[in-house]
Amino acid sequence: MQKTCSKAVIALGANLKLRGNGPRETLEQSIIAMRDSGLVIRSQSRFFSTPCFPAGAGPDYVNAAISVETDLTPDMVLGVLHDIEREFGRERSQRWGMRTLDLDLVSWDALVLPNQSEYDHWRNLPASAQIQQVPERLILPHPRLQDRAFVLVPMADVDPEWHHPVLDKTVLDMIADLPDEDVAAIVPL
Ligand code: PH2
Ligand code: MG
Ligand code: MG
Repeated sequence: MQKTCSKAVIALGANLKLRGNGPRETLEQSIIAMRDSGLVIRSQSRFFSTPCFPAGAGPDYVNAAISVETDLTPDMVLGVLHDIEREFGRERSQRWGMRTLDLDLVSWDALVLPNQSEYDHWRNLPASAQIQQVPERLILPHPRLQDRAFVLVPMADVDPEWHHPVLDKTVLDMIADLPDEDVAAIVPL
């Protein structure tokens, strides 16, 4: 039987220099590293300058997104992303701290992981608890996807019609639901 490829979106972000490179160069190099690791990149977004969330927690970020096709499982792709983050100097210490490279798996077809009730738990977690609690397992779709213009606006470049399997909204619907000023703050470089 022929295996079918899955389509996933990876969100990229960085707000620190690494080895003399600015965030944009680091994101460009990480895309090459992902391709070299076997991910087939179908589409790449523009690069955007985005205000740091939470406001004042660090320098502005550069964010982007790619859409990939793969025969790997979600956990295998996550492993590839973590390896590349390590290669690019990422230290996992502070939640929402500053980072040389952050690669987040944000969507995978219509898959909900690990199941709907755990997904709901993480999506509904109050903001105060989000800072302290980190899921041990991969949660898909990314539980904060719908809140974050710095994820959705780049994602709209690569997969605007992706349909959120729980919220029953496309990427463009979710952008329309955000405050206008959040969307206006995401500026193409
Ligand atoms: N990522 C974070 C925390 N804050 N802010 C912006 N603008 N862009 C990000 O990618 C980002 C952030 C944690 O992953
Ligand atoms: Mg991350
Ligand atoms: Mg992130």
